[in-house]
Amino acid sequence: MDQIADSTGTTTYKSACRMCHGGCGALVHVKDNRITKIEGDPDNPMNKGKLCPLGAASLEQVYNPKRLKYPMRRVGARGEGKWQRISWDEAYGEIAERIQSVSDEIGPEGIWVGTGTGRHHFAYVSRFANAIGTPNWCEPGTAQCFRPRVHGSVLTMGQLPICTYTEDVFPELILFWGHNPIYSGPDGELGFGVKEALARKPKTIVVDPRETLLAKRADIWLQLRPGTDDALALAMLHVIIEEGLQDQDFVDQWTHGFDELAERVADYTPEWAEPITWVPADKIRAAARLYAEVRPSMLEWGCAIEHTPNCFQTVRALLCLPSITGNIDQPGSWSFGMLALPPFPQLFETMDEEQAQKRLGFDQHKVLSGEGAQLPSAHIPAVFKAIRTGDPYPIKMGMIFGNNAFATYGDVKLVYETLTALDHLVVAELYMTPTAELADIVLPAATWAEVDAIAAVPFYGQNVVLAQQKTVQIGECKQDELMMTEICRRFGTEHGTEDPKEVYDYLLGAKLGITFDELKAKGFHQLDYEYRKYEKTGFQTQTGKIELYSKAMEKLGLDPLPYFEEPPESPNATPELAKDYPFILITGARIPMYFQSEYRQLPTLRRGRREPECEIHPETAAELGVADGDWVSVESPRGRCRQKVRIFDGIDPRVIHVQHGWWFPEEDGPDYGIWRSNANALTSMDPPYCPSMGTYQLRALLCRVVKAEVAEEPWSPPVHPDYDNNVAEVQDWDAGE
Ligand SMILES: Nc1nc2c(c(=O)[nH]1)N[C@H]1C(S)=C(S)[C@@H](COP(=O)(O)OP(=O)(O)OC[C@H]3O[C@@H](n4cnc5c(=O)[nH]c(N)nc54)[C@H](O)[C@@H]3O)O[C@H]1N2
Ligand SMILES: Nc1nc2c(c(=O)[nH]1)N[C@H]1C(S)=C(S)[C@@H](COP(=O)(O)OP(=O)(O)OC[C@H]3O[C@@H](n4cnc5c(=O)[nH]c(N)nc54)[C@H](O)[C@@H]3O)O[C@H]1N2
Ligand code: SF4
Ligand SMILES: [Mo]
Repeated sequence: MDQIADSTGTTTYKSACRMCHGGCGALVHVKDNRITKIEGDPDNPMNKGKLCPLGAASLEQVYNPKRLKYPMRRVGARGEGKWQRISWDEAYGEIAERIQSVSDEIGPEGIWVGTGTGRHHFAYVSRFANAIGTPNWCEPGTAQCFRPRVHGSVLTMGQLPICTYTEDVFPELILFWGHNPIYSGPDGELGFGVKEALARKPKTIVVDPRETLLAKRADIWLQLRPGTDDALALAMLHVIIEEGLQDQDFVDQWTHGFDELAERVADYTPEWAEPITWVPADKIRAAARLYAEVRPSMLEWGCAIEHTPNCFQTVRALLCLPSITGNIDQPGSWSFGMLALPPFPQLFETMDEEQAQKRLGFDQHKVLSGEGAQLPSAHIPAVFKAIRTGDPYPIKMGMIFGNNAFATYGDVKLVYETLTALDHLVVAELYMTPTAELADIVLPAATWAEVDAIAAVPFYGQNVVLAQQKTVQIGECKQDELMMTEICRRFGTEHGTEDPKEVYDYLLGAKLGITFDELKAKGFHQLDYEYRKYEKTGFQTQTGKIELYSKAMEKLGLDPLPYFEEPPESPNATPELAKDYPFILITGARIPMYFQSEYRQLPTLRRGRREPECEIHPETAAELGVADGDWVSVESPRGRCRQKVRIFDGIDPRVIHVQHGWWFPEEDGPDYGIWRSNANALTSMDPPYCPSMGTYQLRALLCRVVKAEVAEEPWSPPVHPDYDNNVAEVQDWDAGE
């Protein structure tokens, strides 16, 4: 906090918003130790002064009266909701003691470390786990989101390709596949860049079971059956190869295994795919031709493909589309980022092989947890089983840094049984959530405006590096990196004890030659973009080429070529079950007001969508006898979830969509209504899992819909004069869907 105030006494910090995965440039104005305003940084090349509704609600987050402000220890029974304020010193002391006693009794593998998606401290969590000696850290996204795309890309072409919208050349075509980035940025890109690219009117193809805004304006919208993406991708590959539409020069020079791929897709005709995917064969042909012929193009792919057990092969099939059409690292095509930072010092090297092999999932899901993993993490179902049963060894302590597992992990009942089976649970959080209520110790975390950190965007591309700056202190809140560092120090491990600033200086010094303080003064650092980097270095694979036929997967004993597998629960695979549960369920298509289970406490956002809503086609609603605004119970063989009907003619009559992440912070704890409208009452962590990544299923399951007996009164968020500034913007962003 060393910037200089202006004549009004206001200090302006250049920072990076992290209300989502983050990375938009933001200006934080502070007067008298209080943030007075947060706005987009007009100098930033990614967001050019804009903030999305989440970013615009940042102040409501920082100053939310419901935030945790002090460390607390549970005093009643677990989950009873009785807490006592303690000092940081006591909290650290107790945690270090617990780590020691589990390490003595079982070994450090008896400790589970968890986190949520893409926060500033994400990389620190695996580092922390390595430092205390446990191979069992996990994050829901490592198998269910993004990591399959990262690991699939690394195995296939050495690096994750991204969509770069900061350069002068824009794509002529964008293929949006199970991804709605104008609502859900960013996994790679930021929504603002996508909007800018769309303003130049490229051709677009959208693969989505729902008619999103993108689908409405698409040249071709492929409304597929959820969970059959790989069949569609294989059929498109079939058409391109059969009709010779590939970029033959690029294929010859830069890919490995084209003939094997051609042989593999020979039988995957559009006519084969039509009954599987519900997409007419001629539409698949038209899409494949348009995609292959219009260049350069970008592929915008999302987590919809990663919520089914054939996740990794779907990723692999999709990687082949830009590869055989030469849309790799050319101006306006999919590209590789400039990687401004060296690999994060995860400290994996500090763990010996024997200990690493104790990682749960190590042998079973090699691309997630074992030798094929670029960032090895534990298999969540295996960790949860070990906690409940002690098999193959007991896990007795959990430490969660920012994850509301109750809302976002598969099978809410199992999550409850598992978390309550732990001897000791520590949760670092911004709010008291249903998950934090089950803890023994709760640690108050800092929001993005209260931390010193580095953001590099696009993720895994790192063309722009931004400083996040600590601007204010709220209560005794601390940023997670500082908590982890202090726990390492108290525990007495020799690793992970440096001040985070030293780590940032290392990261920024290695390639950019700057310090964290220098970055803070500048705000951000952008690298000049270079295309066709592979011409100098080749691709970072065994063959130096893009491996359509993956040598790495062959070595791991996995199928080196993509293939289709019917979703395990579907009208085709389980016709008997489908008689009782006739609809196909999708969960969690993103909406602009919320981030996963977050922000139901923020009034302007909550006003955008007060209640959980499920989308039902008008014909289906008529058959079920339900109308817009009725409450229904969506049910699967595993449980039920109550949501309000939103009639939507853009969804297939055979498909139901429920929102995910719902709980009701305005209600009483310790449950906060978590059992009522939770999409993950309908899912499970049961096998089958993706062989490579261990993915469990969050979408493309079966369900039925029953009209609920009792109507629910909508909750009215309190109006706060300071918070009403972005209501119009929220409504504008949400228009039309
Ligand atoms: N505002 C907001 N932004 C977010 C998030 C958030 O919660 N809120 N979450 C963040 C996270 S962690 C992630 S992973 C991303 C996710 O964001 P995206 O990758 O965009 O994923 P979703 O919005 O879940 O789904 C995108 C589209 O996939 C469609 N879909 C559903 N099932 C299928 C299917 O089987 N096949 C195909 N092809 N499409 C399907 C949905 O209808 C939806 O329109 O967003 C990130 N950004
Ligand atoms: N049914 C269904 N389930 C899903 C999905 C779906 O589409 N459908 N999507 C899946 C996907 S793609 C993902 S990535 C996961 C996401 O799952 P998570 O990333 O685990 O998301 P949340 O459960 O919302 O947990 C984030 C928690 O971290 C807290 N938090 C925010 N910032 C900080 C911080 O800086 N420090 C600390 N300590 N805490 C912080 C928030 O208050 C919140 O409670 O969910 C998955 N679950
Ligand atoms: S896209 Fe993410 S980083 Fe950008 S303003 Fe919105 S919440 Fe903040
Ligand atoms: Mo995600």
